[in-house]
Amino acid sequence: MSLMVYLNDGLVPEDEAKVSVFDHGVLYGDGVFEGIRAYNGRIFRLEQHLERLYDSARAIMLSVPLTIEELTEATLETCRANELTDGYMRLVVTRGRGDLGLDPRKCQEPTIFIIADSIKFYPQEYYDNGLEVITCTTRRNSPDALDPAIKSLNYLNNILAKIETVRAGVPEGIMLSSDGYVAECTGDNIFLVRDDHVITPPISVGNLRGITRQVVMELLAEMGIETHEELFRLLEVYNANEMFLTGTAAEIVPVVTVDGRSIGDGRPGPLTGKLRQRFHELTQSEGTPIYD
Ligand code: PXG
Repeated sequence: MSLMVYLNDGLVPEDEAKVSVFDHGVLYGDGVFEGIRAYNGRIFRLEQHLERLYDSARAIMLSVPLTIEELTEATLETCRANELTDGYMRLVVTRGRGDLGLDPRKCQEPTIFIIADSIKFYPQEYYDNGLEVITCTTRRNSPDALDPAIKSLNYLNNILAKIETVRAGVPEGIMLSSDGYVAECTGDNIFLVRDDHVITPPISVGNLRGITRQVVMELLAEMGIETHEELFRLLEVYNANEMFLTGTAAEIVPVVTVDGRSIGDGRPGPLTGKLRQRFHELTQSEGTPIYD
């Protein structure tokens, strides 16, 4: 079935959803995006994703051509046009069509599009058996240069690290900050279970303020478990009791080895299992309804 894509001011069939080769999103990766999930007829944490999109846009001095209310409606409309109940949405705002120079003032108006599609799930074995991950040699962008908290269209840093994981035959990889602290994975945030509490790197080390990360911290608080946002290095990872990753696509996925070292007993941990269960219940029951 051909998808309907929201482009600039309305829905068009996917074959007609085209952007210019002069769009600075294409020429320079000049733009921002969001990846959002729908579960059971509801969009999960839509408000938070849209807030992050506007925050990213503000950081690069790009003005989103729709108000947050209009963008909410456009997102819902795109889901309805594709009869989506469970799936994945990609919202993209670029600097728009300009000339062959960096100057963003040459771009008259931003391009905005929304794709709502089915989701390619991670294989069930990732959740049952846990992931093997490596540490990538590619360091995460320094926040001094391009802050990873901006969800920009410039994902080459992550892609270079992803190529390392592909070559190593593993699904994800840890990215360190330029001074060797654990930052995040190529498309997921990182959590460790250490004794009676949980640790995750602070945003300031250079990572995305993940929506799933936020949800997990809320679930842990409800369970009476403290999350400490603190800097740590690989030694801490190798000696964790449990490790898991969070992201919109991956949800919550256990990690069982890092650079060949077993984490904990080398099997998905019990707290990770409990969190997965609670996360599943939450995604099935809350969110912005797509249909009345
Ligand atoms: N770090 C990075 C660099 C990401 O790109 C996350 C962390 C997790 O953030 P959220 O808000 O999703 O919990 C991301 C998000 C994909 C895909 O197709 C990747 C993401 C989101 C949706 C789809 O690989 N990564």
